[in-house]
Amino acid sequence: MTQQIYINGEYFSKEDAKISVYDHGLLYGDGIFEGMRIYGGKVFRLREHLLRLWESAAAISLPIPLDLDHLTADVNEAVRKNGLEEGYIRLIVTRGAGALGLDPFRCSNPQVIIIVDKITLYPAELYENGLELVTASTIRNHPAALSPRIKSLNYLNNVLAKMEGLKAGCKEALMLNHQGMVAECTGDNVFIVKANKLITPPKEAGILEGITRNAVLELAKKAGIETAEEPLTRHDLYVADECFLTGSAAEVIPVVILDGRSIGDGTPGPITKQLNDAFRALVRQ
Ligand code: PXG
Repeated sequence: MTQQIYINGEYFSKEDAKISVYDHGLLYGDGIFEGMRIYGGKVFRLREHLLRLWESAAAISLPIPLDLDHLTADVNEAVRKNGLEEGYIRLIVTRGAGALGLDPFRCSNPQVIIIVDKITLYPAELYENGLELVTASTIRNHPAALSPRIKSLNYLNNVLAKMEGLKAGCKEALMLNHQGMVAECTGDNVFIVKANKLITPPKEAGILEGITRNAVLELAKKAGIETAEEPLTRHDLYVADECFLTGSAAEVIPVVILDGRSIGDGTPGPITKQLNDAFRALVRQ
């Protein structure tokens, strides 16, 4: 089946799926997005993703030109048309084409784009043996500048942090917030296990509240694991028993080294494995 890309209710081939160079999504990163997974032909937590999209839209005063039920139906249709049982969805809403000035009120045609594609995961070996991270010098956005809770098309500081990680030979990088506390990684949330307690930074730490993060917190509570959303320092990560990341793309992936220091015994821990198994069972339900 050839890929079909949705733009404002119409479908185009990859070659023909185009938007204006005057779009403020391109000119200013003025827009929002979601990244979702398809498991067994169904979108995982579609409603949660769309509610977050609507929150991002509200936060930047971007009117989404169709309602929640319509967009739900359109995402499901795009999945069907692309015929992928397992895959990834990138949903984008841009401010639309305007003039070559910042004025968002001159943009009248927001673009709604749905791309359904195959997912490129981290290599399978890393799920077995764990990932190495470095702390990036680039911090997460200051919440008073651009709230990290908005999944906006401005990912430049995350891109720069990712670059720092890759240059250091790491596939992900840890990002601190403006207070020097642990926030999250460039496209994943972070968790530790300390004395059998599962801890992840709170929303106020300047993070994107991940859908996978919330699913893992629920699974841990169901399994009787003590959980907490508490501020974490890098020191807490260095001395943790276990560490892992969560994200729609990454799912649950163990972390075994941070800034050259082994975490725990340097191998993926038992609670990480338990939660990874529970997550895999959940998405297959
Ligand atoms: N933090 C940030 C900054 C993110 O962008 C997550 C956490 C995890 O959230 P979810 O809802 O997915 O559990 C994200 C989302 C990629 C990619 O290609 C990943 C994200 C965004 C864009 C691209 O890996 N992750």
